[in-house]
Amino acid sequence: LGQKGVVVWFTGLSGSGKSTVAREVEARLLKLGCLSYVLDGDNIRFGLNNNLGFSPEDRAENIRRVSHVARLFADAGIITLTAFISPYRADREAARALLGPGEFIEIYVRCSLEECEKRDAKGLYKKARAGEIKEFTGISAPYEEPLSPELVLETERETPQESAEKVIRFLADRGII
Ligand code: GGZ
Repeated sequence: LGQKGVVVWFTGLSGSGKSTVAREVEARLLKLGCLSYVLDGDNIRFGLNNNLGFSPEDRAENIRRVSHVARLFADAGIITLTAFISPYRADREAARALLGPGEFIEIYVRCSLEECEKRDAKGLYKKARAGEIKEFTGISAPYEEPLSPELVLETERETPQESAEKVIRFLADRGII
């Protein structure tokens, strides 16, 4: 395969662009001949984790299971891209601790709450403001920013293409691809 499996862990608010950038990175890696896979709410929360909600305990369990699945994928040599809000620092640090040194790459997908709320692609922020969704990250549940992520993407002023390019460059600089 000629590539080392790693976990590229995107974290950020709902609507910050995690999945969009992860998919763009996946497409670029494919063009480069590198095997990658995106884990996100669409393929994890509807299957493996369909018994979990959004309480702090359920989010911790969501992230714990995701981190173990991601480790298995990485062990198989796959560049594993995870796109979950993962709002709690302790949960992300536990995920980091599962991986070897340099194998967990935390990427903060930074975007202001105002901008995420303006985008409101799925109308969830509106529902959260109206109290129709409880414990919504940024509105009625916390988001703990990463303190020392490997990379920060500024999706408020970068295009998804520019953000993806930063990730690819990081992987290349580290000799991962
Ligand atoms: C946050 C919620 C909530 C609540 C449903 N809080 O924009 P989306 O829709 O597609 O992404 C959000 C997704 C978050 O799931 P994660 O597995 O990434 O969360 S965590 O890492 O915290 O476990 C959003 C939708 O689910 N969603 N209710 N209350 N996001």
